Order: sequence, then C-alpha cells, then structure tokens
Amino acid sequence: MSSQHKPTPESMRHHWLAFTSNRRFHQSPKLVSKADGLFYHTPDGHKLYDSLSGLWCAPLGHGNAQITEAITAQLSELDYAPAFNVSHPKAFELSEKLASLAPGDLDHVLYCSSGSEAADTALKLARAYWRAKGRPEKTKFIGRAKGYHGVNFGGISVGGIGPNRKSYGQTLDAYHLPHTWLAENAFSRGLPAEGDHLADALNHILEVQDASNIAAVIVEPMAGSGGVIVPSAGYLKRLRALCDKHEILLIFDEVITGFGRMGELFGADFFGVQPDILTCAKALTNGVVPMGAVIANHEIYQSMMAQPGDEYSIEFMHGYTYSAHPLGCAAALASLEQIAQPAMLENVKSLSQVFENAIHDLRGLPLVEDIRNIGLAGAVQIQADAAHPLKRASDISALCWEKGVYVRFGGNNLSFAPPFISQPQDIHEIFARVAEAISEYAIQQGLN
Ligand code: PXG
Repeated sequence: MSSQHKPTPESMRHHWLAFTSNRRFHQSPKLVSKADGLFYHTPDGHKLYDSLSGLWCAPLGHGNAQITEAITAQLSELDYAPAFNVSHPKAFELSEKLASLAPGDLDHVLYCSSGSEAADTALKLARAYWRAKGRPEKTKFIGRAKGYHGVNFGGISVGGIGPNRKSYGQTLDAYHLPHTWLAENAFSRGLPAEGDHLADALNHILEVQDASNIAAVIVEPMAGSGGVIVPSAGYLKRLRALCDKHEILLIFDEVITGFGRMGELFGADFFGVQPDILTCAKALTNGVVPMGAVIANHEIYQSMMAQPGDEYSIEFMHGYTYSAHPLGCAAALASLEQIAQPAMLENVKSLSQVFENAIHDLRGLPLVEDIRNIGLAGAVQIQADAAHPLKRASDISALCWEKGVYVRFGGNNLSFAPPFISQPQDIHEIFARVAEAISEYAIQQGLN
C-alpha cells in the first residue's frame, strides 16, 4: 500500500482493527502514513502530536536513527535465528544488559514478542517454579481490579478490566485485589496520599483461598491502561511484605512502567520494591520491533535449573518461534543504550514537572472529574454520560485529532504519555489543544 492509498468501504472490512469499534472507524477512518520525532502524519498531510508515544511504546519518538541503523545492520547480518537449542550473540548481549539494568537479582531473561506473552510466560513460570520446589498445589493467582496484563488467557484471568474478560468464558483460577483509585485522592499531583491500607485486602483473599494454594500476585506498579492509577507510596512495600510472609511470588508487570516512564528505569526502582519476576515489552525496542521479556530472580532460575532429570531435559517447557528475535535484540540494544542514560532519565524527571503542571491546568474545565499523573504518564478522567458511558472520551479524542493531537481514550479516560524527547513547549501545546477540545465539546453538548 502506498502512503497515498485511501481505504474504500469495500477494502476496509478486510482489516479487522484491534480493540476498535470497527463500525465507528469505517465512518471516519483515522490513518497515519508517516511518523517522525514527536509527530504522526496522515496521508492527506495532517500533522499530529503523538501524545501517547504510540501505544506507550515509543519514548524515543519515531524514526530514531540509532535504532534504524541497528536493525538495518542486523538484517543484513542475521535476519533470524532458531529460538530453541540455538541462539545468537545479540541475545546474550541484551540479556546481560537487561540483567545489569533490572533491580536486584532479576538476572535471568526469557523473551517473547509482546506484553501479553510476557504476562502468560510469567504466570507459567510462577507455577512451574512452585512445582519445582515441591509445592505443586500453589497454582492460583491474584491480580488487581483495573489491572491490565494483556489479552491472552493468563493475562485476562488476572486482569481486572471487566469488558476485557466478559466474552471469554472460563479463565484461570484468579482473585483480585481492589484497585487503588480512591475518591479522596482526586486531583492528586503525583503520588496520592491515601491507600497503603488497600494492600491488606490480600489478607481477605488468603483467608478464603489459603496462601498454600497461591502461586503469585501480579500487579502493575501503577495501573497504566486502567487510567494511570497510581498507588500511594507505601502500598507496594506492604504488598511485598505480605507476599514474603505468605510465600507468594510478586510479579511486576512493567510493560508500561518499564524503561523510564516514571523517571526511574523501572517502577520497582521508583517505589523501592523488588519483585520476584518482572515483565516488560513496549519501550524495550521503542515499539519498533514487537518484543517482550520476562526477567526472573536468581532463586527462581536456580530452582528451575536444579530440577532432577537427565542433562537433556528441558527446565522450562515454554518458548516462542520469535523468542529473542535478532531484530528485536538489535532494536532493544539500541533503544536501551539511549533510554538508560542518566541524562535521559534526568530529562524525564524535569519534563515530568512541566507535564504535571500542564495536565493539572485542565482542572476546572467542564466534564473533568479527576486528573492523575506520575512521571511522564497521566490521565484526565471525563465524567461519563450515564446513557453512553464510553462516548464522551471517544468524542473528545476525535476532536483532539482534528486539532492535531492523537489522544488515546480508554473507558472514561484520556491518557497521555508523551515521548521523552519532547520539549516543554510541546507539552504545553498538547494540553492547550486538548483543553480547547474539551471546552468545545462541552459547548457542543450544552454541558459547559
Ligand atoms: N501489560 C501491561 C501493563 C500493558 O499495559 C500489556 C501487558 C499487553 O501488551 P501487548 O504487547 O500484548 O499489547 C499491556 C499493553 C492503552 C493500551 O491504551 C495499553 C496497552 C496496549 C494497548 C493500549 O492503555 N498495554
């Protein structure tokens, strides 16, 4: 398809868009055909700010030269290597790099192609670990309401977003902590004051399920897709302590928070809490090549390696054709070389201040019922229309598009995660246009 290709009503039905109202899309298709730096361009020349770094995955912006060069060079050297029984140098180089960057003794890396695969890999690893330890009854999982761990069966079992589960029948045995959104925290800037006690809900679940049956708790350090719901400062520490007490693994899903989004390399660093397993994807390759990773601690790795069996037996019966794909490894090495620079993380921290002020300037606009932010991530919660709960955020996003800003909506939230390479004036410009869109929408609807 050339960049000028315009889909026709007939051609559009062949592409069934992911997580999209296809019927609405067909009425007003949104296409981008080019991207550079902070911007997307449509085939008819409309230029848009990318206010979510793609889908949270491109913190270095689009067309990053170092990544492009790395992939191009890799392509001519080794385009694919079998993932089972064979590997290639960049897979080891990247694993060493990830082990050095990941907190504490998270030192052993399994690869996959997405955040969803990373979540399912982590859950399987947790069960396999307990089995290797002679505790095969520890199979159940605990997630959290409003949590998102992708769309595979493991991920939706522990995920806490109802609409993502409701059509799919039985899932794994999983229970859910309450989410960490509290009305009294509305319009908090950064970490909210209240909520450490919400971790204690784990005790209520254990009273019924018994810790001897639980393999792992999985949470995002902050709930990204759920609408940038940030826990209070002590919440994860409390959860960690309870998991330790009850011999339950703690998995952090860092698909969004991984690689600098919160101003530290990982959410685990930000909160000062060490998980047993960490999953990541997205920014790992700056979104350029689909890739995810699961990083396990030393105890898990050692226990899996120490299983009885002859020297030919496979320690973890799991993996993908595209595990440690050479293009993904090349892209990740080039991406991490830039993101993991102290200067880049410092820049995220200072830009986060600008971002916090700019997003909170939307307070007081009609329909804005909460604003949350942490690092370079934020959400503006729009008062839902009771009759059409998903309509307003989606309509406002469409108006933002006209005003030259691509804005992601999910449920009642408009979400923002601009690239780390943004300048303060870009952040101001994005929110000035979003403010205009919200105000105009309210006037159109007679709600101002
Ligand atoms: N875990 C987390 C925490 C995620 O945010 C996944 C797992 C699944 O990753 P894959 O690569 O399988 O999509 C995600 C994905 C949004 C949005 O608008 C968020 C995601 C994906 C698409 C849109 O918030 N997160």
